Amino acid sequence: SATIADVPQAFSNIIKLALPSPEEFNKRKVALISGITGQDGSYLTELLLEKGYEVHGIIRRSSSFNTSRLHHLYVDQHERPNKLKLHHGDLSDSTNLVYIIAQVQPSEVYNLGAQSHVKVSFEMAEYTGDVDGLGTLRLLDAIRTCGLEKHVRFYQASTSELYGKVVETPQSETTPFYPRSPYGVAKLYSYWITVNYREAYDMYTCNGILFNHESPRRGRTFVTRKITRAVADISLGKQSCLYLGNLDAKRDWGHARDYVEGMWRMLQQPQAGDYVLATGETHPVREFVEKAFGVLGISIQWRGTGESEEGVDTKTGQVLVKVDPKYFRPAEVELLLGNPAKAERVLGWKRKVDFPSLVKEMVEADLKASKSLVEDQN
Ligand code: NDP
Ligand code: GDR
Repeated sequence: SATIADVPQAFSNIIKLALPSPEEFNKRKVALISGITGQDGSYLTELLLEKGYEVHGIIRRSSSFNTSRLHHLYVDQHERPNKLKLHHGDLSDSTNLVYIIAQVQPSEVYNLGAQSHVKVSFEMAEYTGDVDGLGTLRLLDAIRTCGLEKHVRFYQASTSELYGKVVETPQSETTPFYPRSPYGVAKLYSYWITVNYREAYDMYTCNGILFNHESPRRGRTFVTRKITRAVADISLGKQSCLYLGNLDAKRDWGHARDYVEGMWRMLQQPQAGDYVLATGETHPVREFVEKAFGVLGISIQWRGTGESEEGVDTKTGQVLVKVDPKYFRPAEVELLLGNPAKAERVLGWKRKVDFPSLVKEMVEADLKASKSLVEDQN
């Protein structure tokens, strides 16, 4: 006789009976994005809406607005029915995730939600493990609980932080992982649970191992945006000096708009797989600083070393950049350089925006924003 323990299986069997074939289901083009309010979430939403998708996003309840990156896309359903719908939720809340999946019945799920700041993960290690690690499991299990494991295509936001300590360069899909932060370790769990559910339950699940990607919508505490905002504010006399941590860390920086295109392509293949998205170039943080000031015609000369290093304006002699050890990390990822050959070959993906254009776009956007703030205040 049936017991309460049989309810989830019975529930998922009933749903399966009512479902069309995975091919038919997929033609509906309904996407669900966790982390829709973040940098990547906003670019992905733009892309999917352009492609005719109905886009659903999970947003966290907040006492202040956290949807500013979506304002240009969002229209209240009362004003006009539209294809972008937001649902309150959280990757730490399993019941809520099951409810959202059951309601939305997505054909594609993009798991972009995360506590995504590496330095913060040392301060909030348990929370980061819960959301960035177990959160992925919760979302995958919500799909299974709803009987949709053969119908949904799943994208996991994996990261070059999995490589951590340098074992080989350039880093590719076959490079061994050696994460160097609670964030990287949590993402390692997510990487493997995504692979495991593909193998165990024949789910269509993909890992995009994405190297750093930036844009004018990048969070303000990540190094690129921190630099471009400071360059804008310093040039307008609103700030005198930029304080940074490790100037010698090297990153493979691309543009977020290019990378969300790669995410979508991963879910359009006949077979699920794991792919590196990268530019194949690496640059130290100090070069980003030099290029960013260079956009406004300011040239920087470095003097001193280590904790007392500073960057000086070669014309005026003003100190514009100083090292502050408070931004050093307990364990650092010194060098990231990706090899995107598999994505280029299989997905036909290639980054479009190069390093100088990325820096220029970000500085110009921050200058414009900072100037209009001054005008608003006047
Ligand atoms: P952001 O930090 O800009 O966005 C993170 C998103 O996750 C936000 O929408 C945030 O919501 C949401 N979020 C945070 N905690 C939770 C939670 N508990 N439940 C649900 N949602 C939550 O990151 P990016 O857009 O830059 O990155 C997207 C994903 O890709 C992340 O998973 C990141 O780790 C990963 N990644 C990013 C790379 C990059 O260079 N940008 C490279 C490789 C991987 P809120 O707005 O409310 O804070
Ligand atoms: P990262 O990005 O840790 O690579 O993670 P971040 O921009 O925070 O740091 C890049 C490098 O710059 C050095 N650095 C500083 N970083 C910050 N944030 N602030 C500073 O003042 C500063 N000074 C120097 C850092 O030490 C580091 O070496 C990002 C996130 O988007 C992750 O979610 C994602 O997985 C990886 O990129 C790929």
